[in-house]
Amino acid sequence: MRDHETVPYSLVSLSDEQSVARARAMRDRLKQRRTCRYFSDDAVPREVIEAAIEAAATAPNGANHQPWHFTIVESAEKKRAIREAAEAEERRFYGEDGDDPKASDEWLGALRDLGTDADKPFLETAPYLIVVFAQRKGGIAEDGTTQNYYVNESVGIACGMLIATLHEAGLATLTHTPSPMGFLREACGRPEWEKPLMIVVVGHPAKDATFPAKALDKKPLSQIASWL
Ligand code: IYR
Repeated sequence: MRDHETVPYSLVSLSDEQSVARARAMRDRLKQRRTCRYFSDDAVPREVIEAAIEAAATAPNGANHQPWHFTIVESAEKKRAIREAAEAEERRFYGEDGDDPKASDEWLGALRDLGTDADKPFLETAPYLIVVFAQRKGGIAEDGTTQNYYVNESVGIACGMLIATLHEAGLATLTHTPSPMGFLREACGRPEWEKPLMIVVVGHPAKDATFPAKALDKKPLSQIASWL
């Protein structure tokens, strides 16, 4: 290693039994997470959102440039504007605007069992929309003059940690990716070198919320992992 300033590394030490038990307990809690498409308008403490974003910001990332920005949308007018713009894109995607769908038949087929369409009421109902931006530049200098590295990987991991923390806090989430979503940059007043990656919709599920049965089909370990 080349010479650099260091700090001692330490972790809470666990026995193998404790380690296995903790991993399984975490797995079991994460298994209860489901994407939610029906939200109530019940309030969520702002402190939960703040802590979840601080948790997300611990994600491993390229050169520790921390190439992310989170815009938390709580104003009813802003949420309505985002819903309107997102639904306009989605109507084109699904062909609900009268033209041919922008999505291929194969893509629309893949979504059939999820029951999604261009209607996105949750963008107004849920108390918070966290719009996640990936900073292609500007992780260090705010003026966008410095280059960032592994931006999609870094921000993707941060989103996973954000969602896991919100789940742990007993909240429902939806990762919504209207396509294209450039309109979010303007809606959130972000600079041109930032790329909107997703909207994380956060709130409590509606009383009568359901989720698609297809979401229960999870690949077994033997299918997703191999040991060498
Ligand atoms: N963005 C659209 C379509 C969509 C695409 C995928 I891949 C999904 O897993 C779910 C939806 C929508 O939000 O409806």
